[in-house]
Amino acid sequence: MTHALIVIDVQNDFCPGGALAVTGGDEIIPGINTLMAGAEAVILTQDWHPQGHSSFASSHPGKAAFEMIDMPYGPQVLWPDHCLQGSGGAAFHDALNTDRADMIVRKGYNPSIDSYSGFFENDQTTPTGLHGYLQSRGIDRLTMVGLATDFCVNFTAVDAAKLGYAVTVDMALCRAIDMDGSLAMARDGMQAAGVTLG
Ligand code: VGL
Ligand code: ZN
Repeated sequence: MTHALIVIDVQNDFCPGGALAVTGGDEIIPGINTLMAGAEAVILTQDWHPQGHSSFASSHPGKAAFEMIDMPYGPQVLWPDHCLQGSGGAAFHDALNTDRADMIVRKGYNPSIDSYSGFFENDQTTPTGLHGYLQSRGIDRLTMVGLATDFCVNFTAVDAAKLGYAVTVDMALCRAIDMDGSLAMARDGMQAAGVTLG
C-alpha cells in the first residue's frame, strides 16, 4: 500500500499573470510544498502543448477563447494559447519545490487531442503512461492538488477512481477556472465517481 501525492499543473500560465491564469493559483503553493515534504511518493504533471495545438482558439479561425468546438472525440473548450513546450509559461512556478518530485508527467503534446487528465488524453483512450508507472511502484492511494480544480484536477481524479485508485482531492490546495458552473459540475462528477473531496 503506497500513497502518492499528485501535483497537477502548477505552472506559470495557470498562475496570476499567466496566459490562462486561475484566480489565486499561486496561493496553494506553500501548502503543496509542505505536503510534498511528508509524502511517500510525489508526481508532478505538466501541461505541455506544441505551437498550433488544437485546443487553442487561435488554431480555429473565427473562434474565440472559452468557446466550445466539436472535436472528433467530443466537445472541447477552446483556450488562449498556453503552456507552450519550453516556454516560461509552461515552466513550474518558481515557488513550487520541484526537487521532491520522483516523476514528471507531461501531457497535451499530441497536436490533435487535448489532455486534461494525467492518465488519458481527452479521447479517454490514449494513455500517458502514468497508470503503468504507478502500478509498477505499487501505488494504490492518491491525493491530488493543483490547477485547475474543474478541468485537469477533475479529469485526473475521475480517471484515477475509474482505474481503481483510492482518490482524495484536497480542495483547499486547488483553485478553479469556474466557467459556466464548471466547478459545481466537477464537484458532483468527482463525488459520483467515488472521489473523496477533502
Ligand atoms: C488546464 C485548460 C487547458 C488545466 C489545462 O490544467 O486545468 N485547463 N489546459
Ligand atoms: Zn492545456
